Amino acid sequence: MNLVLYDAARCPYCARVRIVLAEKDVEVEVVEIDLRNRPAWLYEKNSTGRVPVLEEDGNPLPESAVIMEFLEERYPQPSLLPPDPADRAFARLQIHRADELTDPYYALRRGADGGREQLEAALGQLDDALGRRPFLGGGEYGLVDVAYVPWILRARDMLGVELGGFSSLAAWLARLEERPAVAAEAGIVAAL
Ligand SMILES: N[C@@H](CCC(=O)N[C@@H](CS)C(=O)NCC(=O)O)C(=O)O
Repeated sequence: MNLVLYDAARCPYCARVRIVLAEKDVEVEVVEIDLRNRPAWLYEKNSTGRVPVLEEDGNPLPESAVIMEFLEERYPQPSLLPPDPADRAFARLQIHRADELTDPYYALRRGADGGREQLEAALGQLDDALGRRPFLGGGEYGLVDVAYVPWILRARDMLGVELGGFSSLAAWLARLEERPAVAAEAGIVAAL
């Protein structure tokens, strides 16, 4: 199968896909898209003109959450969703609600009033969740962690958000950064 990822290094949605591909050790051809000067043909692959788009044998698939689930089904090992349907539904719900983190992240990034406070409140919620369970999706590392970690890395390394006050979140991030797939993404963020 021929896989192509239309990618942008700075894009956290693309990072979700990069991390899943790395976790599953899937080979992919990467086409870097300049988001300030997007090629017109990208709209033929995704009507919104956004990245990521993953193309398998010429069939383009946009939307990072959908791509992550596609990769989970196409390459089931190692599994990044729990086996029980109720646990999978819980994981999907967390991914669906990631805008509770990303909205405040973008508010801070564009300098909106109260952006930092909103992001810190969202980080507090994640910290509480990680005080109750070791990973965002439950007992095991998986797609939910992958869905959130790109913004946490960028908040820390690009927006200068101090994570020290969120001890469970900081410990979770340290555990994730031990994984080569997440460490590689941290390297991409450091080079931006
Ligand atoms: N819902 C999409 C969002 C993707 C997205 O917003 N990508 C950004 C880059 S981080 C983009 O392509 N922006 C260009 C634009 O908005 O025109 C997903 O999850 O894949």
